[in-house]
Amino acid sequence: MNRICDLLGIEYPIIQGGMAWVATAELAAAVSNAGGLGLIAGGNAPADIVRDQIRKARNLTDKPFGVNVMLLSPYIEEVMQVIYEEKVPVITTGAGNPAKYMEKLKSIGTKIIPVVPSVALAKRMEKYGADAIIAEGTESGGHIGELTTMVLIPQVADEVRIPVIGAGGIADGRGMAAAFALGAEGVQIGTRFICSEECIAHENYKKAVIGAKDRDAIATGRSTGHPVRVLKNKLAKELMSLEKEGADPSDIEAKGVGALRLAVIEGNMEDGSIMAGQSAAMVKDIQPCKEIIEEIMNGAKKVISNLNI
Ligand code: TUI
Repeated sequence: MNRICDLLGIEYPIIQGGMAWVATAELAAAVSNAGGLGLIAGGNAPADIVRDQIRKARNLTDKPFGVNVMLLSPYIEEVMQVIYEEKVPVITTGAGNPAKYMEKLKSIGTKIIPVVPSVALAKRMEKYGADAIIAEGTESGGHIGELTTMVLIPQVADEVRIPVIGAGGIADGRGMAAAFALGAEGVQIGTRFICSEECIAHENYKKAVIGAKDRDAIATGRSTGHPVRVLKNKLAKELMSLEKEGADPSDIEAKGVGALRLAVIEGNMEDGSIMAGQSAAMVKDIQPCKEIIEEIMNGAKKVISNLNI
């Protein structure tokens, strides 16, 4: 028995990360069809786009899927309205505190799984009625917290009763086994799913992830209070030097606007923001989602049965 599979009605406790521009209906449906939980990323998209994506995913799968809601979105209120109207069965949230939406979501039966970077926030989310919690370490791509996955999962697991999903730096069966050893009952995986056949990200983006080495995924924007992990490129280097010069945080943030779309959709690997986690260095090929999930599940089981302590 696995509490995450029971909660979500899925076969394997693997949740796909909510990656803006990358996690479309195509990716979400492919992950859900393969037995995990696929997610459409709301990102900064207007509500109508999110609604279209939900309806598209419903045509591509009859399995459960969810929406990742980015709480800093300028369209957050309208996006939440779409979630209510479409009765989305599960949402994950990122980059903020979803407390003010939780009562209404619970009343319509939507399962709420906030992504948190700290123990304090995990406890608060449990108190407000979260169904599970994603403890996301700083190894992740995109907007990140400070703590590593290795120290965050066990501390969160010790402090909440709801099931914990580990995230950050997990790309294979070894990572999944490690997360479970630390107290997780599920894993969230983002970066590896960028390199899936079903993911619509530009081929250049996928190639950049596959080509990444161990120290290529760097945290930019620490001085703005919104650190973001990206693969090192011309834009990342410019951001780093702006920070070193003590540039105004709003100028640094302004440089990032539109840059994710440039990388994911246009394939511009110089001026685009190539958000990816530290696990990029462990991603070797482009595979179908089904193969990725099977490899991770089989790998995790093998690692656990071969442990020799
Ligand atoms: O949200 C993410 N990853 C993201 S969001 C994103 S779009 C974006 N781009 C630039 C700046 C900001 C957003 C790209 N990648 N991961 C989940 C996550 N949530 N990481 C950290 C947090 C978080 C941070 C603060 C969650 C809650 C929180 O609460 C603060 C509060 O309000 O109490």
